[in-house]
Amino acid sequence: MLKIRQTNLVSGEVQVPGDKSISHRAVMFGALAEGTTTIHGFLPGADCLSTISCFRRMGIEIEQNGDQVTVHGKGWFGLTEPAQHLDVGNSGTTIRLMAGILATQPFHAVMEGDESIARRPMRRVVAPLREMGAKIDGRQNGEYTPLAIRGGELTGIDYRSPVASAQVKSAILLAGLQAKGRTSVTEPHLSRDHTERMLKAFGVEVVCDGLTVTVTGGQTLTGRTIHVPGDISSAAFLIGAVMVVPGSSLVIRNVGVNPTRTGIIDAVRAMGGRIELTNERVVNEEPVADLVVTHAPLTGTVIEGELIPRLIDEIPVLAVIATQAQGRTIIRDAQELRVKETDRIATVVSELSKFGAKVTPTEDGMIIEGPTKLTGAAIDSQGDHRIGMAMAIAGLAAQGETTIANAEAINVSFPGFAALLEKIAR
Ligand code: SPQ
Repeated sequence: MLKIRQTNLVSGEVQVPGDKSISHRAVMFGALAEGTTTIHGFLPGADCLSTISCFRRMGIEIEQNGDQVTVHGKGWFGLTEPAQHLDVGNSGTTIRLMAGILATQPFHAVMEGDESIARRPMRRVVAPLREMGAKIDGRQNGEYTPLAIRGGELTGIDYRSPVASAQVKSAILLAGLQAKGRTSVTEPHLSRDHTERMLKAFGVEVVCDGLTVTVTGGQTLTGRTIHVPGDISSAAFLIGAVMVVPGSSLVIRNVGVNPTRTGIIDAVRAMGGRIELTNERVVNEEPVADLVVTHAPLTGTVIEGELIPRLIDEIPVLAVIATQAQGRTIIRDAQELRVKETDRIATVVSELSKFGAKVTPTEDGMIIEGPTKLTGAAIDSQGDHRIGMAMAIAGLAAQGETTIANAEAINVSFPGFAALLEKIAR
């Protein structure tokens, strides 16, 4: 149970833990590479620890000490058949990217996770991997976990993905790295491109052309050192804290600002909030900067189209910010929210309404009317880390006390969140 009280001011200079998407990929690619990979700034959150434990079960030696990780890669075919099920915990990224990797392996493996994973759709990766030649089964013809995979020889495909999903794109590209011929994925909008960037850093040839990414089979990865920047999806909650508490400002150092992830900055700026990027640099193919975030009066906006995949995980906290903006904020084209850790349209609406916010669900998003005075409430994260954190930010602006039940879910992506919030909110 997390307790939050209304605050008068948010200020200070902070860092957020490592990027979750990049941390997963660093462990996976390190395990598949020839030689040692050293990771600095790794996110020791529950999801990324699930990825480590899965690769240990397939015979990869991995040392992890806080945010420092060493992966002793044995090459693409150095994995061994796991004697037990691979437990992906709460992590969609782990199960979907590993489906692509396991599809190439000459053995049998079963993946399963928690109750939330058991509800999330898997056919989006299972169907194209089957098309490439993999044998995969799961409940309801491969839609749901447990997923049983017998990998083997694959043939490249040209896949038009119906959804802008980095997990779908990455699973197919990873399988494509060991498939016969070429494999390409074309998306309706660009999703996060960390896989493409990191594969290049590991020495793989990847061709990116607009919405299409192509790889050729038979490539090898070479171990290297990776520096993981702070996670912009975690920074988003702190940006939210500044935006809902008048007079606030914050410096957030060392944040990943890959353009496929910076939709939150664009949306907050469109509402009138001030975010400046300083000390911009590129580390391991990934753009990084310090963020100087300053409160300003906000107005409602429309969030839709190609912006959606660039801020999909930030929509819960954007909804909180929108409660303090003048006028109407409309979020549309975001039906993907319905298949995240929870149905995030339903959970944002149910939890935010408890504060007295005016938020109406639509099929593919929500409409928020502001500004509203929020009142402290008894909230349930419903096991979803981003719902827990977004509602904690609402609690900073709400009169009185807010309690968040099932707050331990926050450790999935942001260990130390409560302590950091205490440090910046006075
Ligand atoms: O890993 P998981 O559980 O899917 O986590 C989430 C999150 O909120 O942290 C989504 F629920 O992030 C996804 C993100 O939404 C992480 C991700 C990635 O690392 O490739 C891509 C996005 O998902 P998708 O389905 O659009 O590919």
